[in-house]
Amino acid sequence: MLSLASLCFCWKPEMSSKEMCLLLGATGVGKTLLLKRLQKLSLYGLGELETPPPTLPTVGTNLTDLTLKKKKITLRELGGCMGPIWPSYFEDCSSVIFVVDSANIAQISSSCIQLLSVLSAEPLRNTSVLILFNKRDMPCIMSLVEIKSLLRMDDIVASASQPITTLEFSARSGQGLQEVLSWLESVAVK
Ligand SMILES: Nc1nc2c(ncn2[C@@H]2O[C@H](COP(=O)(O)OP(=O)(O)OP(=O)(O)O)[C@@H](O)[C@H]2O)c(=O)[nH]1
Ligand SMILES: [Mg+2]
Repeated sequence: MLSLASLCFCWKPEMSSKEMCLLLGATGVGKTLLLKRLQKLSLYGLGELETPPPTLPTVGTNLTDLTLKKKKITLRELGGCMGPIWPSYFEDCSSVIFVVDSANIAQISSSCIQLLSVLSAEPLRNTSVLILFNKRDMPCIMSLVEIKSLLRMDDIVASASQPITTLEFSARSGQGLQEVLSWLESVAVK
């Protein structure tokens, strides 16, 4: 039987004509929970958020179709463990959401290196990028100003070829969820 990982190696996306947003970020940063939250929000609108549904580490990819006010968009999460083959999906996307776990200080520098390699990838040079600082509900974390200065975010944004938006976010509490949806609605197809 084919495993999910082997399936995603041989099953290249056939929907390049449809708007595709890639959801990237290291393992455990909260991409799958974000996907589930966005799916609920696009279906039922902003209501009371249920307790976060359980998630498993994504081995392969997760695809979710969202119906927004003005368009349909497919979100493709690439598991953090798939980092080495993320670039094989860069050609087919019109926007990128890059998630950082802002409560995991030990992971932040490796996330920064991943982010820089995403931003310098040629197929993504004009692609709108949203950087989400997730898990802002957690106590004892650095302020966003501290994290951004640790990452030299101002320099990254200034030197990047693509438009970059940054947002504070919590997939658990729903803080920033509506803004993510608005960003998806607003990004132009390249
Ligand atoms: N406190 C808190 N926990 C979160 C948040 N977002 C995600 N989590 C938790 O973090 C864990 C990992 O979340 P996932 O969504 O599976 O992470 P992922 O980025 O999809 O990980 P991979 O698929 O392995 O790449 C889960 O236990 C989530 O419930 C958040 O905003 N706050
Ligand atoms: Mg996942």
